[in-house]
Amino acid sequence: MPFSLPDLPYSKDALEPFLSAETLEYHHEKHHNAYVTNLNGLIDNSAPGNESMQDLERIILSSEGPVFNNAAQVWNHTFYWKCMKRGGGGTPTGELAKAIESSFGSFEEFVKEFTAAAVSQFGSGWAWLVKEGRDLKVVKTGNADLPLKHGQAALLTVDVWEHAYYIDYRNLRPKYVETFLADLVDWDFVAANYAAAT
Ligand code: MN3
Repeated sequence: MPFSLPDLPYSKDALEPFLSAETLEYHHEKHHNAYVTNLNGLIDNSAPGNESMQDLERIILSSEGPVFNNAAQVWNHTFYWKCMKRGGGGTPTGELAKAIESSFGSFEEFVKEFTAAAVSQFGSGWAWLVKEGRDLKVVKTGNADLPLKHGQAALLTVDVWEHAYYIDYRNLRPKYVETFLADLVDWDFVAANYAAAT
């Protein structure tokens, strides 16, 4: 079975006015879908086991080059959509909030580090909050690269490829990242990822 494009976890206009329905339509139905289509064209789909996120992770860990790039981008986008929700933003609570304070000193310091990583990633890529061992870290990756390939658990990501923000923010990546943190992050999803990684 080939991989299929997962539905967005909300309607296309759910993140307005921060990310437009036009952005979500292009980003999900064109960009994300192209990675799925490309991946299916590169792998053997005659056998079962090319359907789930676990199957995708197995391919990511065992491949390089075009297969890795497309498989990783399918994973990254599926994860990225879940990192946002209508009415998101604000601050984390509970164990995740404690872990962020312990690793970064304060939530404000985490925001500074995450923003700096997202804004300074040269060209296309991603900024992440990850868990590595007992510590939380902010990291950035180029192109399709992702924490899974480096033994880290992804907790949160922002897509800083231009296609993620150009329709709504043009060249203003810092404004997009600021809005992502202030108005879009689904901290419940991040907390669930932290609990699963602990
Ligand atoms: Mn993208």
